[in-house]
Amino acid sequence: MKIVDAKVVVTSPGRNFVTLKITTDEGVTGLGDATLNGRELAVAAYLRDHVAPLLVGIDPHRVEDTWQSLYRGAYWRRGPVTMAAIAAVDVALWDIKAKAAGLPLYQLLGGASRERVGTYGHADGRDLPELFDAIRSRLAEGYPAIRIQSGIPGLKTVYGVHSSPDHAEAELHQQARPVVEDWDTAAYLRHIPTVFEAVRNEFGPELPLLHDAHHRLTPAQAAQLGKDLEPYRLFWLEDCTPAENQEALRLVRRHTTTPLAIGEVFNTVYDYQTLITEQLIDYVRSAVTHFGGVSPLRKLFDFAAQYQIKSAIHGPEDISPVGMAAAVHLDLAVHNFGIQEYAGYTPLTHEVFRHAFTFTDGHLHPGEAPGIGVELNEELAAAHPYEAAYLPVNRLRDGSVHDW
Ligand code: CS2
Ligand code: MG
Repeated sequence: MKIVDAKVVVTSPGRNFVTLKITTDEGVTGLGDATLNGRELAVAAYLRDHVAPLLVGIDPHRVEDTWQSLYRGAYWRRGPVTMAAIAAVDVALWDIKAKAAGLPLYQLLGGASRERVGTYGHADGRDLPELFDAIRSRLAEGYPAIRIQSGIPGLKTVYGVHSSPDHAEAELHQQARPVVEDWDTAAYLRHIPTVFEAVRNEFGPELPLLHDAHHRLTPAQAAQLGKDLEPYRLFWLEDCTPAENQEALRLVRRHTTTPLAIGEVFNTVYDYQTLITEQLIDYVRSAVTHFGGVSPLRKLFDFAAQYQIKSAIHGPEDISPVGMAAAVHLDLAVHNFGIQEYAGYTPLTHEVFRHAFTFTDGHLHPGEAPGIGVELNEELAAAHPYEAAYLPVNRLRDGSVHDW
């Protein structure tokens, strides 16, 4: 079998997605997700101009060799653009390999280790009544765990909080130019423990609750928040402090037993090395799309398993159904599965990317279709072209830019 074509499809059915479609001389095709929120065209160009021409003529069954060739052959290694491009190729080749074998991808990854994949959903509110309504909605959808994000008194817009309950998830992150959000760490640290106290009082002690601090705290502030949240027994506190400086988590870990999840912005195992070997975190958060594909992510999970750390693949609305499908195949197969984030998609997105994976009663299953189980409706994709869209920027009250 030989690759005869590799093309990049950029579409925007409510938000931008970048998809790689590889076609072989035997007519078998494979899809890969290359979506990098706010920098989509950089990855599309990397694939279209530098990778696709190199794929034509190679044997698509050489998944590992192709990955290693793209990683080492580029010379300039790592980084979100490079690893998203490599991820798209990796997933498309796994898709082809599994289709050629007539098997769903998870069967090539060791088969099922569980019956279905547990998820968590997003609940947010500008105030407690809105938040409680959102929690009730996610519970009604069957989510077994819920991420809680709240407005902060005195702040106009805060990460993860809709401007009104009926705005689409995409509204949170998609604006034609970066929206400037405001931030006040002291106000946040005062308020968040009161939110979790209220949620526990309303919904009881058992509901698994998660919270995303979204890289905004110093290690000492993260330690304080982790300690303040201990009475509410969180499932995890996510991205409590920017972790490029992995050693920073030593301070946090010394002061709190609140479980920690980190890694959605990480794209190679080196970003995790200290965090994993010193057990400074409890969950690794990278997505198939941003970590170079299924091949390296399964290796990361095996590495993490040696340190009792579990998977928690990133699954917001800016991971396309192609990336989500690949994730759910991995989720079903790996032993140290933790949880899968699933924010859902717009109805149009489900039409553009028809997928075999199902979301039922708060749980995902990849389905039994050969490959990753996704079909791209290219005509509908073409009808919704790329729209310039950027992530917000965060600024403190004095105007200083801050982590978003
Ligand atoms: C968030 C993401 O889902 C999460 O945990 O951190 O929604 C993140 O803000 C977006 O993926 C950024 O594109
Ligand atoms: Mg996050």
